[in-house]
Amino acid sequence: MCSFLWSLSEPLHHLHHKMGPYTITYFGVRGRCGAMRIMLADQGQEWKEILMDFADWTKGDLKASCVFGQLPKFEDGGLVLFQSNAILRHLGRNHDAYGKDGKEAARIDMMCDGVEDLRLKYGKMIYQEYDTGKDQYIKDLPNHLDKFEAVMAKNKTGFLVGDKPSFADYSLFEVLLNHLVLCSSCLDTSPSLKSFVEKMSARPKIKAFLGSDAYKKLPINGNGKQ
Ligand code: 6SG
Repeated sequence: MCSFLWSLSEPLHHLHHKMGPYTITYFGVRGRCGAMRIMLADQGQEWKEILMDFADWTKGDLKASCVFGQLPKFEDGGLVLFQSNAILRHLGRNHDAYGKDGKEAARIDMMCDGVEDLRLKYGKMIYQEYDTGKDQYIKDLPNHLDKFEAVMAKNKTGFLVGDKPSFADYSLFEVLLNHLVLCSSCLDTSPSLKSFVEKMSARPKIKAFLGSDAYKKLPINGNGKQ
């Protein structure tokens, strides 16, 4: 197990909307924590990371204390949360990244669930059928990405819903980064998604985070496939 504090190099008093303290406990991969880490970085938050190695995890004490027996675990002061998408929603509420009203919030939920479906397909391919299913997965990918492309093109603001990033945008952004590693040309026929990834990557705090060793040293997935 290793733990460290992640923050931009700005002094604390320059961090607005300071909440928390936040702690993420997870394995040493991007996996189910990629999106929340990018979101925290972009929102100017600092957080503590506790990285579990699998040997510690198999001892079972932490697992037994987790509501669903799985990580990530997220702590916001005394609030303890599991389920990565519930954590994203919580951060959406804390940092005004959950739409301007109930209708926008509902559409943000819808898009986050759409990203989750894509995440599950990606995870199944990576963890269960990488050698036999990768080529077919890449062939089918336009059918899945087209749906996000259509929503992004229709909204015209550069975000899925409303005119600033929501937690669904961070989740989509992170899953698209992973897909670009899988297939570097996968966004070539999706101009709105391509521009979305470029603009999100260029946001200063995201750029700093994606360039940090803390981020770069973590593999995307737990089995070394990407
Ligand atoms: C694994 O599935 O990283 N949590 C995982 N695995 C350990 O005992 N719906 C929730 C959510 O959204 C899903 C949680 C998720 O939060 S994430 C977990 O807790 C368990 O079940 C995928 C991931 N895998 C990498 C990894 C390294 C050590 C344990 C998991 C080596 C590779 C895979 C198993 C052993 Fe591994």
